[in-house]
Amino acid sequence: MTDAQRFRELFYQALRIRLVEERIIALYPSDVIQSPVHLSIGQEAVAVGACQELEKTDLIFCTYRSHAFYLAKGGNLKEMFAELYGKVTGCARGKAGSMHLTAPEVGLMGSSAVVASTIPHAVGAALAAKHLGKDQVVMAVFGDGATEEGVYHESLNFAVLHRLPVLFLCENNGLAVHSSQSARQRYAILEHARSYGLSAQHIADGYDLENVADTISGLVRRVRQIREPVFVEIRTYRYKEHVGPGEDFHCGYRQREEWWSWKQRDPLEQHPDLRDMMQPSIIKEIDEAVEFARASPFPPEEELLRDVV
Ligand SMILES: Cc1ncc(C[n+]2csc(CCOP(=O)(O)OP(=O)(O)O)c2C)c(N)n1
Ligand SMILES: [Mg+2]
Repeated sequence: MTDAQRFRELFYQALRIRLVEERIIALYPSDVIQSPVHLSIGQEAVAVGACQELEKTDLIFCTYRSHAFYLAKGGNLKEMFAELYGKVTGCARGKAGSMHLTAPEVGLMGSSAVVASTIPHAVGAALAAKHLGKDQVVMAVFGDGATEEGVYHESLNFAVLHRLPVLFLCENNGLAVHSSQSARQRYAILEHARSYGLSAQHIADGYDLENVADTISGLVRRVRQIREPVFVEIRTYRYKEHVGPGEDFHCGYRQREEWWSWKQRDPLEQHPDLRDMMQPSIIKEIDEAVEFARASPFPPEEELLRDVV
C-alpha cells in the first residue's frame, strides 16, 4: 500500500466515525436514542490509529466514550445503532446503550460507564493470554481522568510485575467532565507510568492520522513480540460537551480558542475533496443502519433477565 493509499484508508475510517456521530447528534432531539451519548468528535484519529495493527483476535477494553473504538475495531454499525435505540437487535440486545458497547466477535470485550473499571479487565485478559500461551495483544483504553483512580495504579503495577502483553492507551483530551487536567493532576502521566518500569511513549499531536497510526502500530507489534506491557499517551481534544450532543463552552472550564486551535489542524477539515468523494457511500451505510435500528423490535419482556442473572 502506498503512503497516499494508507492516508486515504485512515481518513475514510475517521470520516466514517465522524459522520456516524454527526448522525447521532441529528437524531438526538427526536428522543429515539434514549441512551446518554459521550461523543468522540475530534478524537477519531486515536481510535483509528489504535486499531490498525490489531487483529480480530486481539482484545480491547474501552470506556463509555467508545463509538469510535467500536467502529475502528470492526464492530457492526447496524448493531450499534440498534443498541442506541434500545432494540433487541443491538450489540447488547438493547440493554446496555452507548456507554457499554461490546463486540466480542471482533475483540471489543467491553466498555463501561465506571471510570477506569475496564483497565483491570484488560490486565486480567492479558494474564489469561499469557497462561494460555496465546500471542494475543490486549489494549486497555482510558482517559486522562482514569489515571486518578486507584485501580489504574494497581493494574499498571500488576501488569509490569507479571510481564503481561497489554498496551495501556491513555486518550488524553485534557478534560474530565467539567475540569481541565491542570486543575486535577500534579503528576505527569507519562513520567508516572515510567516509575512503574513501563516503557512509555507520548504522541503530542493526536490529530496527525498517519503518525498516530504508525506509532501505535509499532507499539502493538512490540507488545506482540516482547510480551511485556507498554504505555502510550496521546494528546487529543473533544469538541462536544462531556455527555450529550451539544457544546459546553458556556460552562467556563475551557475556552473556545482552544477548540479553534485544534479544529484548524483537524485532518477531516483539511481535505474537502476527499470528504466529498467518500461521504455519499458512508451516508448510505448510515441510512441503512438507522433504518435497521428503527425497524427492529424492542426486547420482549422475557429478555429482561437474559445475560443478567
Ligand atoms: C468511578 C467513577 N468515578 C466518577 C465517575 C464520574 N465520571 C464520569 S466520566 C468522568 C471523567 C473521566 O475523564 P477521562 O477519564 O479523562 O475520560 P473522558 O471523559 O475525558 O473521555 C467522571 C469523573 C464515574 N463514572 N466513575
Ligand atoms: Mg479526559
